[in-house]
This record gives sequence, C-alpha cells and structure tokens, in this order.
Amino acid sequence: MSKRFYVTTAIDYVNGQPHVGQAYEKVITDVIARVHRALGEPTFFLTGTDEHGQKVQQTAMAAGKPPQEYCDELAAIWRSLAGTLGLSNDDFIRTTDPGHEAIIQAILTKLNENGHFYRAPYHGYYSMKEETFLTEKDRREDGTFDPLWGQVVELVEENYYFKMGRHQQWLIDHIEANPDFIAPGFRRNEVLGFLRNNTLEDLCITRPKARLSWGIPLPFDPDYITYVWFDALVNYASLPGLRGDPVVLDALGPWLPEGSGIERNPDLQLWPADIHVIGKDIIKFHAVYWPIMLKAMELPLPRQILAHGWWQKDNERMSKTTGNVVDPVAVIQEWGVDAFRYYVTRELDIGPDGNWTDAGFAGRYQAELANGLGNLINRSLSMLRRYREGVVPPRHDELKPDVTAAVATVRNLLRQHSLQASLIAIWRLIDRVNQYVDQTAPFKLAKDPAQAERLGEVLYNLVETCRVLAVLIWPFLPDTAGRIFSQLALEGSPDRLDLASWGGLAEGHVVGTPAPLFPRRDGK
Ligand code: ME8
Repeated sequence: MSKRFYVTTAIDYVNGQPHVGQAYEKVITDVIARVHRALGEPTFFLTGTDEHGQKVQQTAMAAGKPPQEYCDELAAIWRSLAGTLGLSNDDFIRTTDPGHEAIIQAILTKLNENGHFYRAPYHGYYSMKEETFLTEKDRREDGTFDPLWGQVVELVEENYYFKMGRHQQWLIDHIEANPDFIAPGFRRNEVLGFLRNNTLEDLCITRPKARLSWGIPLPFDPDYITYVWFDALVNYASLPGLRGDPVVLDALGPWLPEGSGIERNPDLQLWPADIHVIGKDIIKFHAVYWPIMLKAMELPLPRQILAHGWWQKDNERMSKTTGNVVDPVAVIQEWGVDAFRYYVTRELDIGPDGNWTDAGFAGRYQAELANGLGNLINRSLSMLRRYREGVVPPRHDELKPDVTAAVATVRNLLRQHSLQASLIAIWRLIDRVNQYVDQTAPFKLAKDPAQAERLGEVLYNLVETCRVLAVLIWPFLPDTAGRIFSQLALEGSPDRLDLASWGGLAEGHVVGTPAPLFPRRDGK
C-alpha cells in the first residue's frame, strides 16, 4: 500500500461554542480531502480537539466542572459539528486520549535523553490568556502590554526549555529550498523575514504543576506538566502512530512504553502530512516550532503548511464580548449545510481575510445557488420529464466543448487547491448553460412537432451537463451533488472526477423526479 494523502486541520480549543472561523477551516480542509479522493488518491483527513492548558482549565472551573468532564461534554459538541458540516474526516483526535498522552511522554523522554532540553529559572511576564511568556520587547511605548494579551502577570519560576539555536539555519534553508512549504507565498515571506532577522529564543515546554495542573505530566519530573502547544502540535503525528504508521513508530522506537498495545500497520502510511491547514495566527507554531520538534524527533517534515485568513463580521472582529460571532450551526439549520459550505469557500480565497455579511450570504444563496445551479437542474429535469417522460434522448455533443474545457480548467485549479477559483469556473459553466436554455428555448421547440429531434438534442445536452456538474461540485457541496445524482436516478455517488467526462448518460435511461435543491427563503 502506498502513502496516503494526509491532510489535517488545527485542533480547536474546547473553551466555548464553535464559531464560523473554526468551521470555515474544517470545510476548506474537507474540500481538499474530497478533491484528492475524487482524483482517486487514497486520502486520510484528521481533525479534533485541543483540550489541555490554562484556557480550558479556566473555562471548566468557571463552569464548575472537573476539566475532564467538561472536555468530554465539549468534545461531543465538536464531534457533532464535524457531522453538521458534512466533514469526511477519517478520525477525530482528542488530546486527552490516553494513547496521545502516552506518545507525548515517549517523545519527551526521547528528546530529553537526546539532550534537547535544559532546566532554567525564568523571571518575567506571562500572558494568562495566550499562555505565553512576554519580554520587555512586548511592552508598548507607554510601558503597558497590548490588551490582546489579556491579564499579564509577573512570574518567577523554573521550567524546562527546548534548545532552538541549533535549528534556525537549517529551517531557513529548508523554507528557501521548498517554495511550497509555507503557503500562500506572502506568509512564507513573513516567516522567512522573521527567521532571518531574529534569534529564536528557546521554547519553554513545561508549566509548573503548582500553577497549572491540566496537562500531560512531564515523564522525567513530576512537578511539571507539558506546555499545551507541544502537546497539541504532536496530535498530527500521534494519531498516525496510534493507528500503527510505521514511520512514526520507528521514530518512537524503544521510547514507546511497553504494553501500549499499538500494533504496526504497514498498510497505513500517513506520515509525513501533506498539508496542515491552519489559521494565520498560529503560523509560527506550525512553520517554526513544529518542524524543529519533528527534526529533533527524527521524523520527516510535513510537505505544506497552508495558512488561511480570518473572518470578520460586518468588518469587525468577531468576539464574544461584542456578541457578533456567527454561529455556524444556526446558519446551517436555517440555510442547509451546502449553502454554508458554498458561501465560505466562494467568498474567501485561502489566504486573505474575509468579511461575513448576512446580506452577502443571502445574495449568493439566491443568485448563485437557487437561481443559478438549482434552477438549471430543476428546469432541465422538469423539461425532460414533461417532453420525454424522463427518457434520455440519443447522445448529442453540442455542449461537449464547453463542458470539457470547464472540466479541464476546474481539474487544474483543484489540483492547486484553488477552491474559490474552481467555484468561479464551475459557475461560469452554469451561467453558460442557463444561457443555452434561453437561446435554444426548448419550451418553444416543444410546441413545434417538426422540431422534435432538435428538442431531443437540447435536452440531452442539458441533462448530461447536470450530471457533470454534480461531479464537479461534489467536493464542495457533497449533499447537493448526491441529490442531483439521485434525481437523475443514477447509481452510486458523484465522487470521482473521472465521471466528469462527457457522454456518461446513456440513451434510454429514465431520470427521476426533480425537487428544488435550494428552496426559496422568503423574507431574506
Ligand atoms: O489555535 N477566522 O485553537 P482555536 C478564521 N488549539 N479562522 C479562525 C478564526 C476566524 N475568525 N478564529 C479562529 C487553536 N480561527 C489551537 C490550535 S493546532 C495544533 C492547535 C482558526 O480554537 C484559528 O486560526 O483558537 C485556528 O486555525 C483554528 O480556528 C482553531 O483556533
């Protein structure tokens, strides 16, 4: 068995209800996973929850619950969100899984024995909210710290540190030699600029248990727990390891505890990850610390860190205090999952920041989904049933050149993970074919018995295009794509791009009954 295409999302903190930014990231990652499946590549898609650390401990305390109980409740909400979003994830990791904890401890032991850590006192400032140490450099001109850091306290404590100095140059070389390692390009330049102009400070990888108890115990010092980011980043490799990925298990070697019950599975080759999809705020962790951790662990680096932008609502930062956070579940309940998936991938390219507006959402729903795609499918099928009792006429290739060109364009764009551009190209085809209906006017042809053959030609072109469209939209709108296939009375799922070649509908096949794909939302 060959290596699978392995794609991951950031794992979400379970310190509140899911918001649209987290949901967006999961959707674009799901589309990428489905694209690779549609291209016929064995694929593995991982998502999950980040459950340790100060933020979660504080939220659990505020809710009056023991952290584990609190996490169990919240993780159930996140798991169900994956279902609500229509994700095709192959697994769901929780950092409180005992298997993950065992792997973290094995890695920490290995790195400690190999001399990557040292213990030292620290005197300085600490952001409770971001769980980060701050220095004098982080002070603003007036001597205060940016409110984004939340409460900043003065700390004196001993901790364990990961030595960074020896890693800076090879990491710069790696990023320079691999132009696709960090995408988009402007993010790559930011990381390179940071690495070239700053000396990496050693990374503090512990917190004293006396101050923070909710974390994975440090295997070689019972007074400490593991820093939440060290624990969280490893999820990408621990899950493959737990499922028996030989590359990960070889790196863990003798450090894996006896009796862990993990069995090698040579058929499951996941590591290295092909893409880590993350938000712009956590690039440093993924493009600097994570590669260095992997190098120290003697594991190959991921092929790409793909950083998306952030959503605002009506041009303002979404925050619980302002109360303007878009709730993805409420949107899906009102509009349907595919409307949500469509809006977020169509509105925002992967990279820049985006702006959610309810009017923009409703506008795209009405114009592009209901009047564009939905109307085309509905009228094509309705006419075939009305004029031909649903029986597919003989093949005719009038739209073949347009459809074939669009399929080739979309296939290329999908390979590059240009999701927004793919949707634009698909909708260009939809518009073209809606025009074709207006130009050929099958409703007029139907009135003239002498035009019966021409009517058959037009109807074939229309329903065959509907079939191809189902295949093209499947990675983005899997539910709608499946419904188009069932309205066409086709067996199986439109989940392979190979099915997009022209001429798939056979003469004599009888299609089913059309039903509106995107019902009118009155009052919107
Ligand atoms: O950072 N728009 O978790 P998280 C777009 N647990 N994306 C957004 C967003 C917004 N408004 N707000 C958040 C964490 N995100 C860590 C990750 S990975 C080993 C550990 C994105 O719940 C954010 O950029 O704060 C991140 O990629 C993801 O949601 C989870 O954020």
